[in-house]
Amino acid sequence: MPSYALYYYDGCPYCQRVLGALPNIKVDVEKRNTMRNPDFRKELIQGGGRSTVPCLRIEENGQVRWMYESLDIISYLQKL
Ligand SMILES: N[C@@H](CCC(=O)N[C@@H](CS)C(=O)NCC(=O)O)C(=O)O
Repeated sequence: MPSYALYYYDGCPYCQRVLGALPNIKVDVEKRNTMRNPDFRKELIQGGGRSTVPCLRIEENGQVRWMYESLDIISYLQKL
């Protein structure tokens, strides 16, 4: 089963756009606030290469992908 985690913080309008779309998608997305939890910020930088939010971490068949663009994230999640 794939797993999904959204790195975000409250003051980011692009994050709000993604968060607003979550109620209408079929999969569970774990929310990881990078301002409240420095460990999440660290893993975002280490895994994805930069601290920019929103970023969707997709783990599937042992492979991890990091998707950074809010509109890409929304359209990806809506197709699942
Ligand atoms: N094009 C991006 C814009 C994302 C963006 O500008 N995020 C800002 C917060 S609103 C950010 O993370 N800035 C801090 C950083 O890059 O570390 C999207 O739509 O996802």
